[in-house]
Amino acid sequence: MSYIDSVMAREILDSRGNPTVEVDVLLDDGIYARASVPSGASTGANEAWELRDTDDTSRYGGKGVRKAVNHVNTEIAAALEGWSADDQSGIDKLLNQIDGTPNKSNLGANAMLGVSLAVARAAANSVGLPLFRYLGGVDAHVLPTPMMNILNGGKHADNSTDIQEFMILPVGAPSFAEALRWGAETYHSLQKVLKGKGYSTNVGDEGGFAPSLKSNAEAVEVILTAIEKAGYKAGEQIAIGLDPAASSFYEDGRYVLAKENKKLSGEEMVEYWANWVKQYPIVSIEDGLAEDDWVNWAKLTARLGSQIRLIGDDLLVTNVQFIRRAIQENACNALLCKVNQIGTLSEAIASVRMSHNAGWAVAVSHRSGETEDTTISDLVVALNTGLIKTGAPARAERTAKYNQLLRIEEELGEAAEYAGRMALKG
Ligand code: 2PG
Ligand code: MG
Repeated sequence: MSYIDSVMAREILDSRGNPTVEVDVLLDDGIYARASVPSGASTGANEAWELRDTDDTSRYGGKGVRKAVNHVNTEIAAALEGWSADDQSGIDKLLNQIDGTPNKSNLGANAMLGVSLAVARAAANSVGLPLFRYLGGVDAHVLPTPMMNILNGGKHADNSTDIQEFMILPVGAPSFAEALRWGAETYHSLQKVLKGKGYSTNVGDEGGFAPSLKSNAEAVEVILTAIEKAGYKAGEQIAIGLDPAASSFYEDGRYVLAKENKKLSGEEMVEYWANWVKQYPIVSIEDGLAEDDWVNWAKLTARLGSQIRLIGDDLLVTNVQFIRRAIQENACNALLCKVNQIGTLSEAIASVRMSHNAGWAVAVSHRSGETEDTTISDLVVALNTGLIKTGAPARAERTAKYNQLLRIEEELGEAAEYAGRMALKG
């Protein structure tokens, strides 16, 4: 095995034009690898700490990441020199020890994750394995059903819907490549439908359209029309997923749907979703309630958990502590795994393992602020979770992930298995 020779970080830009961390790891055999870190907008309160230079407002309005970069180039680089590159969990533990805080606020989760991912990539390169194979071993073979966010609202687009993400899932496709084609065709069909209705076809942060619709339900209606017009059967071939990101419209114990002039209690919000599930071919709702509304999460799961996947994002923040609580309280039945919410690869993998053991579904996810890094595509195949959420089938930082999955499917050949609807089952 090879040893770490040097670790070096720099400040780069993410897809929103904000600074983020990129890390290069060089091994003693001359092999090197690079990884970069994404950044959210609708972040969970309990996420691992993203370290920004808030006291230096003269650069990037205080959003610089020079401190995080400096932590990589000094303490972390010194500690990792000579360490065996394949000791991923040892390295991730060491990073946590150096940090010494529960939420990674000392070194910054952005500094730690950049190193953690770059180490994994370098180790895979060093043994000549594709990353998904290195991380997943001999059994890695499931290509995920893409959850494509084709209509953006909430914090990802101004003047659009209260609900943050309207996704299409090509559950009936025979392969990942076909699923991607179905999704892209529906995306283009939606563009025509919106144009025909006189709506804007400008896009939001994740590449989905961001029209000023009259209501939240109209978003589902235009998507259903787009699916049919693209030649697919809604529900059977292409299903709908939602991410309301409800914490972002939860005010003083009420869910404020500005588009509809409604202020709902938690119980009324549960009813609202139950009605939508009755009316529309919805297979998953992520963050349908606010992150601290645990009591109503349990009611939502009791109400809809046997029919659809209720995915915890802000609720769980990819953290085993919250996942354990959610399992005990029956608060949801699926995990959204975002590597930068927890800050190391090993801890992200632990969150997936715990969720799978509970019979949950798991979607590996991007952030709204992304880079060209494609690690999550390899990770989702490595762990055979069968679901990936990585935005619209458009904009290079989103398509980078989908394109990497096309390559993995090609490489797996006959062994590749497209998850389809199975990914939503227990
Ligand atoms: C989410 C994500 C990604 P953000 O809420 O699931 O789609 O958004 O990265 O802004 O938290
Ligand atoms: Mg979310």
